[in-house]
Amino acid sequence: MSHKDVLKAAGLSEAEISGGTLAVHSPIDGAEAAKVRETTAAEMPAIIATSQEAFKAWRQVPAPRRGELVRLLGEELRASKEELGAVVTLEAGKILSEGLGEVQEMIDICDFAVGLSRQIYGLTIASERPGHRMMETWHPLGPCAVITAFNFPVAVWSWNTALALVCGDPVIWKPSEKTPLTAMVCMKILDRALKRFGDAPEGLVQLVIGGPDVGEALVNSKDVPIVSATGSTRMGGIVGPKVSARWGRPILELGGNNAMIVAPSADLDMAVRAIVFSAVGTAGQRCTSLRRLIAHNSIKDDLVARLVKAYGSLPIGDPRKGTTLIGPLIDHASRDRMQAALEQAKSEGGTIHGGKTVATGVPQGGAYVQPAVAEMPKQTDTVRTETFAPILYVMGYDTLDEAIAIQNDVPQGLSSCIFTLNMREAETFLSSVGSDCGIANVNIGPSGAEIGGAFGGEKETGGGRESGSDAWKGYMRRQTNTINYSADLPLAQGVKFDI
Ligand code: UN1
Repeated sequence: MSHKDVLKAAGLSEAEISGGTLAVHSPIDGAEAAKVRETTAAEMPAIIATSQEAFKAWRQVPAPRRGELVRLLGEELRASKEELGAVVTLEAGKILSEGLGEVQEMIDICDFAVGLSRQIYGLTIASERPGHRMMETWHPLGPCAVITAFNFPVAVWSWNTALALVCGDPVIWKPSEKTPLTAMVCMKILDRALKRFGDAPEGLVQLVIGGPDVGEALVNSKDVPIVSATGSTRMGGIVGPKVSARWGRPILELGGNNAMIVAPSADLDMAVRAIVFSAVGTAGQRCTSLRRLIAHNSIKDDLVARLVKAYGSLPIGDPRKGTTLIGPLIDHASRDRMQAALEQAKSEGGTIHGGKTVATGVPQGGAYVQPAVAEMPKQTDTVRTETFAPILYVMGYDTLDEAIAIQNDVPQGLSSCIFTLNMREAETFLSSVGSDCGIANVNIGPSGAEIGGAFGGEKETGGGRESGSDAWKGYMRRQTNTINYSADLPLAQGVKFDI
């Protein structure tokens, strides 16, 4: 199938994918897949005003009824899973199974949000005053901007949107300029759900495609109380303070520099499988990708030898082929950054295995690379930097304290894990003196998190939480209510103020 046929099979028309100003290239072969229309900064005030109007209506719809829309979205996603997955592969270069996996993640968050729509619980609180009752109520907060990255072009939108919708908030979505097509297909799928739902307000979810000026309008508008942004630490460093300065609420999911500690007792066969998936899956372009391996010195050489062997036989190539495990990087600039990082690592004393550009047996025009293992003498500046590519830095350790110190000694704090069969080590790693990350796992890799848990991390990762657990609270405002059903007016703290 040609790129255009894939897009048309997913419901996009010729007019929608031609004639615009933004050229979209497939990382598979670098070919131009479409030219789409861009939103201009001048259009943004009307878009934000529409969202505010939609909010006025949507906040009054009972949450379980709002959940019905998300239930229908989940149904439509199930029906369009193959077509949307294929567009994820086309536009982000993910292998088929990961493209489909991403759509499954969308379905999972819809299911989660439908349940949540009947569980927007607040507490009842014991009042110190006689004849009084306290409670808290959760209310919708307002339009939510969702700014997403190329690497999870649809799942991250759905994490935010499914929750925002049941929480009573309209959504304005700004996808990465590299992946507007998957976003356009999602809007088609959502339109089908909206049609079946019937009476949702106009502009409940809007898509804006464009560059920094469009994002800027969302970031700066007081009428957009929530800005959920996923991407680089650099981007978050600009967005976060601007949103906070106007008293908006940023939800940030930024860089990761995720590590695995492999202890002497680890099941090495399992560890190798977990390492390979986490480090080279999605060609190392997940925010949760495994980037640092901290291996006990007694097993390090054996582990590296096994990894280098496993890496040698990984099928690299066209992500549309069922047997491929490593597809292309998003673009050539990304490949250049990988090469530069490897050069830097070498100059810091690293020994590099793999990491070369692959030019044969792959579609021409794409940026295909061998994943790299880089044995490092210590945790250098390059190791502390997130490079969005399949580079795995390996370091040794002698004591668990030392391993945890290395694990935590980076600016990012997203995901982490330990492979050990020693219960003391596992529990220490999860304790207050263990990993400082938002996600910490035992005997599984750092990537591929499920929807049920809160997703996000500390330090330069930005502190936001999305997806499962009580992440929904980030999309609502909490109101504390005190109700006096007595005939007296006692003051709290025993204060006397008789008039
Ligand atoms: C991301 O890379 O931005 O845990 C999100 C994972 C996926 C989500 C990654 N569920 O790897």
